[in-house]
Amino acid sequence: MKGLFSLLITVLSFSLASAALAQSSITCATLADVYIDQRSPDTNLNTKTRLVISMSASYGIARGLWKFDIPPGLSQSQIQSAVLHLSGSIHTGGGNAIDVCCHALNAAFGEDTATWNLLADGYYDATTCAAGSLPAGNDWEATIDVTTLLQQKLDKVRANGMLMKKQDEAVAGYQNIASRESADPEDFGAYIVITSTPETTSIAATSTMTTAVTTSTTTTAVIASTTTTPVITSTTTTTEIVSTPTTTATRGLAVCPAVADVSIDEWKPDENLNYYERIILATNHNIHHGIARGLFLFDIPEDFKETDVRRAEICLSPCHHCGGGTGGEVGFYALTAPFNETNDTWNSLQGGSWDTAAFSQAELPGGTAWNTAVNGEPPSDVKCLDVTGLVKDNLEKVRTNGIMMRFMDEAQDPPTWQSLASRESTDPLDFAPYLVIHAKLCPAETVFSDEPATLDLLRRFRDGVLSKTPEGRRWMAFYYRNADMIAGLLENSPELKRQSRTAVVRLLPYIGQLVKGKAVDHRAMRRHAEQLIGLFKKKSTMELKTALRHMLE
Ligand SMILES: [Ca+2]
Ligand SMILES: [Ca+2]
Repeated sequence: MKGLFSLLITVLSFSLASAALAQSSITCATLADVYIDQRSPDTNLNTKTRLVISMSASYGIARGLWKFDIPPGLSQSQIQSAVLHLSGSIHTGGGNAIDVCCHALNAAFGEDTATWNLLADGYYDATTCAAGSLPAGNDWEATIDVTTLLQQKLDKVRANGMLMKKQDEAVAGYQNIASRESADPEDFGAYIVITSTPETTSIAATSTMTTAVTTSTTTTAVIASTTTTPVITSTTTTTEIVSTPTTTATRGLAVCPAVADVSIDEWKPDENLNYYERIILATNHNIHHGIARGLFLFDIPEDFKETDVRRAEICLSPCHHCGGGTGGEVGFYALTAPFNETNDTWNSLQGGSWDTAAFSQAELPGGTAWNTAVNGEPPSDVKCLDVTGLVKDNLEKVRTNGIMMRFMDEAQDPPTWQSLASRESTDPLDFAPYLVIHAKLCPAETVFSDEPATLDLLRRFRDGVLSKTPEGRRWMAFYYRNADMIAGLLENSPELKRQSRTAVVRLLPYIGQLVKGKAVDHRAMRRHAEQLIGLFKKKSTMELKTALRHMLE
């Protein structure tokens, strides 16, 4: 949820503060990355959060591809040094220490279309290898000197991208590099830092300095006029992702624990099953001779409205000591009447009564090797089932009566079943059911909805950089007050959204450096920030102009 604005504007103030530090290095972010693999020669692997560089006797060769945001104005002769920065993929098992070669690509690749077979022979330029090494394990950062490669093949690298392969593809070995899609805070997407000389080199040092100062003056002007930037009204408070079932609500997010859960079972039609540590779901004709369904009631805050709901998911763990069933397609429905956790039975509810007007469907995993709790708490990578449709369209019934969970096809052959942990489970491998409801649009989430790593970086920028100064906090408050309006602008203009995304992506390497407490090229960062603000200026509304002007007074 980093505010585009707080982010930008604070970025600008940083830039101004240090404008005198003229530098000639630029950080070029990854615009696209993917790996290609002989093991799956026709599969595009961009869904992975890593790039595999490997040679395996059984699986063959895998190579990585990157495209970087290298400024069009830069020429080969200006390049003094170029360093590629890489991060290991922390959630993988890690690999071996390997030597690699980076080459320029002869043709452009599609990040979400490239496959081993699609890239014909000769797709990379073998004449220049920027050699380097990747460490062993998974918790590493590495740099590779790519100066010579860029000094010789800049145009190809800029236009088409770069390939990385094992130096010796006759010898087995592999390593996993984080891709730009990785959501793990330990990871970062690759980037290249290029140090360059100005085009004209008369009195380098001083003249650069002068340029810097002049530019900063211009920027001041831009900021003042930025007052006219866009946006709109509203209220939004901060939200953070929380995954523990005990927490409840902020305006943006509610984590709602189950306050009642029980299964009802045709096989034991007059027995209340709340003493079970499990919620049994079953289809007919199974080993236990009947249909079983789960009933849940979650503690959803009263002030949460249907119109606030953006996304909802139910988080469940299997009953780890029960032995898992085969799982399958399940449905979630609102109950038409409340249930009593400690009294109700199959017969007392006549199998339960649910509203078919709105429901959500999800694939329930089989077995017990998923969502394994850590001391009864959900794991950090907990996978939840999407019930957005149900909660969005039937929130009142869900809140008042609860949710029915059942297999979509209760007469399927062969039959299926599964045991979920109920809130009564004391097994430390289990956690209690809970419902997460996300609400209220956040502009950054609007733009980067499918990029959790980016959102995470922006959150760290907010918490580790912006929040540390009074000015940063002031802009954060402004951002959250106006978040709905900004998000509305973005939602209503796909073009603005796309352009904003591009502009923010260009800022990410700088933000990443600031988050790490490292120095950045402030001039370049400011240039990108100005682009972003310029976009919003064009789409400005009166309300937002007024709000911003007030901020800047
Ligand atoms: Ca990618
Ligand atoms: Ca219960």
